[in-house]
Amino acid sequence: FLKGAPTVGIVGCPFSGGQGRTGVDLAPNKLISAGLVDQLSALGWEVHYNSQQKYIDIPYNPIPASSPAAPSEGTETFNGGSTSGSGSADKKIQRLPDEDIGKMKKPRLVSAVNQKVAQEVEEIAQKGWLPLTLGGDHSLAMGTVSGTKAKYPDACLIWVDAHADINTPLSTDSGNLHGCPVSFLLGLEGTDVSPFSEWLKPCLKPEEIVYIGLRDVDGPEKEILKKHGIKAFSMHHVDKYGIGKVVEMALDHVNPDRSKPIHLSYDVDALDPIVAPSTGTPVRGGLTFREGHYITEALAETGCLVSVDIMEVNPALLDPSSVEKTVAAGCSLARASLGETLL
Ligand code: B3U
Ligand code: MN
Ligand code: MN
Repeated sequence: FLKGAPTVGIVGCPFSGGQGRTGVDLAPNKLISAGLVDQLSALGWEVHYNSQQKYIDIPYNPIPASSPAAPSEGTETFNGGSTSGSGSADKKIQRLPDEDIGKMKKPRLVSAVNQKVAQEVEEIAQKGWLPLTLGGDHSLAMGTVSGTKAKYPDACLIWVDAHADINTPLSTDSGNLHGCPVSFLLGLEGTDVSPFSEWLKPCLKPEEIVYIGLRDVDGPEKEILKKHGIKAFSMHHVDKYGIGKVVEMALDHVNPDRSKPIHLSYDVDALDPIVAPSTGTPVRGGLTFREGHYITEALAETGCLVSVDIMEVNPALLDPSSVEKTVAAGCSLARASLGETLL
């Protein structure tokens, strides 16, 4: 593969359907407004950003059924949801109901959006460019990792997160699909289910993923990690070994020769809430600013990064200074992943 691709394709994903809080869909525009395109250009990257409003033609209601603003069932129309893109707000499209399937919430919407994301990420990767996906919630990794794997079948996955996001449709307590993307990528029990099975093929082996930053893992998720022998470095390991050693051990596990392509999926809630407060499910005791950035720098240094996700920034949460901090952290993680701090 092209080590250190000089062109980045930014995939903005204004999507919140994988969890219950609105606002995470505002993050791509916020990160772009904060100057990300110019910042990456200044690092020497050719930057492509398609700002076209997406998901507008997906016929599932992004407004929760319980919301007073929700139109009634069946044949109502809506104007495409809460994304603040330009132009097409007057485009009325037909709305279809998106009932739970088993415990899964908004399964049709999450599936349809991720199918598009997978296509877009794959198209960018096929050009030899590096897809940089700006979430949106972490359910989007079903699409991003599928897209990366279509181009680079031997890619490994480094998942930086407070959470393992490996619940299955059977084990999930919340029903939120942002807690489930890894189980779909691995093809675990209960994930071979429509509508996902119509496009999402299991593309990841348990030995191809490694976690860093975990500190809020559900009981059933711990059993899944153990059962499949999935390598995970929790905050306990970061304390015990230091972040330098943890990243080295993580790479030794998934990429011993430093020869395989790497997909980095970064949930900003891996950072301590002091560093990244505006996120949907903050958990105290997270990565410091430096630890969080060290991971991206060390991966940039390998020259193997081929795809990067920055997920779960929620600009609608907390006060303006918290939002600014979190958006700035998202931008600087993206810059560091693309080599800002390499000398
Ligand atoms: N494991 C819980 C909580 C959670 C997962 N990911 C986030 N929160 N951000 C769940 O809902 O599956
Ligand atoms: Mn996550
Ligand atoms: Mn998380």
